[in-house]
Amino acid sequence: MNSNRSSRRRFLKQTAALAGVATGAGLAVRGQSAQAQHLHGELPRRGARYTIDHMTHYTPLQDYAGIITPASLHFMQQHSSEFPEIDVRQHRLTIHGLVDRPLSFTVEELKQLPSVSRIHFLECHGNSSPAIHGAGDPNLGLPVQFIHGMTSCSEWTGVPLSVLLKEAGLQKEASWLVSEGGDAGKFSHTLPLAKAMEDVIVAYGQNGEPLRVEQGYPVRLVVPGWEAPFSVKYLTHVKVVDQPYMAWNESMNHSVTRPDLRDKARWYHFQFGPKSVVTRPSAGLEMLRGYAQITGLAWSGAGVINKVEVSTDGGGSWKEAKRHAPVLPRAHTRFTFDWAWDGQEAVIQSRCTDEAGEVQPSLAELSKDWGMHLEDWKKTPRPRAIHFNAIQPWKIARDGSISDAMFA
Ligand SMILES: Nc1nc2c(c(=O)[nH]1)N[C@H]1C(S)=C(S)[C@@H](COP(=O)(O)O)O[C@H]1N2
Ligand SMILES: [Mo]
Repeated sequence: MNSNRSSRRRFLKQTAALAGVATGAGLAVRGQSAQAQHLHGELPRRGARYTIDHMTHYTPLQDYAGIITPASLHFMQQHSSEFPEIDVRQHRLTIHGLVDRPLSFTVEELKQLPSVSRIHFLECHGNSSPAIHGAGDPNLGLPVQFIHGMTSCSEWTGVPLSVLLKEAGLQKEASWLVSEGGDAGKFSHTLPLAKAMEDVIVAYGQNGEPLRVEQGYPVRLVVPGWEAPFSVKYLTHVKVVDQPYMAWNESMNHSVTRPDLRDKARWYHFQFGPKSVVTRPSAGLEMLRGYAQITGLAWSGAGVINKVEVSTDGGGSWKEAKRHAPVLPRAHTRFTFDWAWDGQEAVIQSRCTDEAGEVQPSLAELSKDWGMHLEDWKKTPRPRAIHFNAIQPWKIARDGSISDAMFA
């Protein structure tokens, strides 16, 4: 093997590993395991061996300011144990299937087409999984990064997918798309045509630089506001079809049974509901008496965040937080709330309302919606759940330590 290539690959592997560890070593963080960056909604028992078929890095939500996640800190979920090595001059994106003219583009050709730059969050459908919440277990005292850090927000630059589809000419029966990536498993996902025509981007740029290998270099889909598995990385093919498909990951990996559906799985989960989380102060950080700025992020698949409220008394009372500009549709919104901690036990949390008027649910409300009882969450292992957007309470103890009170 060409030695340049293999050393580059080694370098990427090392930086990938480092990104996970270094980003976990934030200010006064405690109680996290070095293995935590390899979890996907499930926690290893202490000392237990476990295997993975994919790699995950979590964004250190507690450690950056504003709404743009630095590209080096973007979360990453890769359903194979290696990144593909793609030669950008060879890479092609082919649009085929129910079109008048199948088309094939190099990345250079894509860059010559009309472009857009838009700020959007991505979020894994399994982010904030109930299984990852600690409920006071000192071994599971994970910081916000490892509970909610499978979401990030970037400025994405690329060509609207609608431009490519119109250029290819859609046939009458066209109603769905199947997108395929160029990684080892050929990660594939179905997408309704209507969404593709609305706001999906074939992105080659992220925060002013080319996509990183972790994010799908040289080109990926960005499907705003919908669960991130739709946003296929290393994009090689978009096939126009006349019905939804069940790609392997959709059916074997990403379907979750729900009690409200009598333990059947829902076929597709698309848009995310309203969600917010206080990123500071949060589990693992130390609380000091006196002035404390409470800050966090709020987002929704439905559009902009119209309101964020904060409670410092466990949900007894709520006050409106300040939303900082820019407040953009299907993007993270930064909020802050001025507070002073008096040294007494307190539970702090945030909830948001999106432009559709939907309010982020409490755990009790979410459980009711899903046909579950609060007691169900106490089962071991906890029930699997995706699109988990319950209000996140952080408990501050008198000694200033902060813990995850979701299931406490
Ligand atoms: N080609 C390809 N695309 C993919 C994946 C993958 O493994 N391969 N993972 C999907 C999943 S499950 C998620 S959550 C997002 C993660 O995007 P990110 O790694 O850029 O954060 O990419 C999606 N697109
Ligand atoms: Mo994911």
